[in-house]
Amino acid sequence: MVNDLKNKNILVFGSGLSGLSAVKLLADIGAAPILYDSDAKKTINDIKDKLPPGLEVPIYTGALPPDEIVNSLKMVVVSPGISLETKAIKEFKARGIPLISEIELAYINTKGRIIAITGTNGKTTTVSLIGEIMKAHFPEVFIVGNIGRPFCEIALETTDETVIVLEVSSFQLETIKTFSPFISAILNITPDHLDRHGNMENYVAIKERIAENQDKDKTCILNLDNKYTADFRKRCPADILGFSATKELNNGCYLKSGTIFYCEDGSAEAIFNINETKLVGSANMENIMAALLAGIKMGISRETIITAIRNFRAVEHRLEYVATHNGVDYYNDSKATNPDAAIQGVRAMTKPTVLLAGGSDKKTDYTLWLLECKGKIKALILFGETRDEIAACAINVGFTNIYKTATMNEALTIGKKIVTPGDAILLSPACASFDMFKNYEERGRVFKELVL
Ligand code: UMA
Repeated sequence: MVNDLKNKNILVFGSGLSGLSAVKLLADIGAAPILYDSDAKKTINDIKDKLPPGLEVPIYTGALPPDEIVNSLKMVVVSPGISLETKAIKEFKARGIPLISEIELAYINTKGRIIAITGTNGKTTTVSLIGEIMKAHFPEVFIVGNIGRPFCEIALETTDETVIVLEVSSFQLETIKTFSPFISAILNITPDHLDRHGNMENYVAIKERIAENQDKDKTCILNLDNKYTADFRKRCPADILGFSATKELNNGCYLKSGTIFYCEDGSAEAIFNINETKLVGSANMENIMAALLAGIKMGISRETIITAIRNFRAVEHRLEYVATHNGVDYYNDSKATNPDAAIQGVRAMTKPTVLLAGGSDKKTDYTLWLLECKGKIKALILFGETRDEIAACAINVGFTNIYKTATMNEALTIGKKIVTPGDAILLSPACASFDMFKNYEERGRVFKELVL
């Protein structure tokens, strides 16, 4: 495949992190990349400045490149943020040009073993934890993908000894072809990104693609408590290792009376007491079980795995403890960009909690999350594009202590007036951030700055 691309015109669609690293990789292997961004507001000079010094490639913005270029294309590398329903993608498809994702391009140029993690929630925490476990044992480990560092950036540095821990989103899986990790994991599937994928059936099918090229020599780790991932057992082509927080398993990991067990062919072994971890919430115990299974499958000793888990702290913006002021704990859970993640945030709270939520609209249903809030959340303070919709839904489920504000700053000011010592204030928005912030990281940082 690497030779196949030599001197070939490959269009890289999207000039974000993925696109820029794909261009660099293609240039490094001797292909002829062409960079295209359909945002007409982006100037060629802006994009040029983002390329590594000395790398010159043709750049087009706005309308599609001229016909003679498009007709010469061997392939299009699609950035994850680009929906397959966009006009340009439909045009490439109509002309029969193959589409691959940035992770597929990286994969076909990579050596070593890949541990690929997907799921609606918990991906970043699990990937970070697996990364720590791998680093404690293997000399060369990369942590890449949706977590923020494009896979293409490191593909050509890999050797047969490399271990790659890859966070994979549904956006990235949509256009894989041969991608086949040594270990895959689907942590959970709950409604998310339905604005892009149309319906739950499509979303689930795309998530399941993580294992489509695996066989019985490879492993797929599945959450057996989640209805979609448990159901995937019937179809998954890989060897399956399951985890459960609710039932004992003959093969896999399970949680029982505060202890995580590993069981192989019916022989169970107590591994870890959950009081030993700094992570909070039941979703994090599932993440730990997935990481533990990946560690065991990679042949790492129990002791090394347990030490890495013990030392691991919450990832920024995921149920991150910020500070205590006047007896009130502040938590930043800005990464909760959908109702299911926000449910985990609410469940993790052990004190009376004022919840700050709202943001941009992803066409999800807030009912289950708001039902979870009932009885546990003292007050709900809403801001952002979705505040009216969430407020209406909250009233429907019988939750009445609701405030609506324009900004997060105002929300926090109201929150501070409501709380008493011994309470907590939690930012766990259940929505994306794009209406008011660049991304969830910026939203979380603004919250932390306001708190501190
Ligand atoms: N663009 C077009 N046409 C379009 C849409 C976008 O040309 O129709 C262009 C934009 O003008 C921009 C570029 O595409 O120049 C942006 O590409 P991108 O949105 O794919 O963003 P990247 O910078 O390449 O970042 C991507 C992931 N972004 C998304 O999936 C939206 C990052 O995940 C990831 O960290 C990065 O690749 C490295 O792998 C972020 C994310 O929000 C964190 N992910 C979603 C999530 O976690 O929920 C899936």
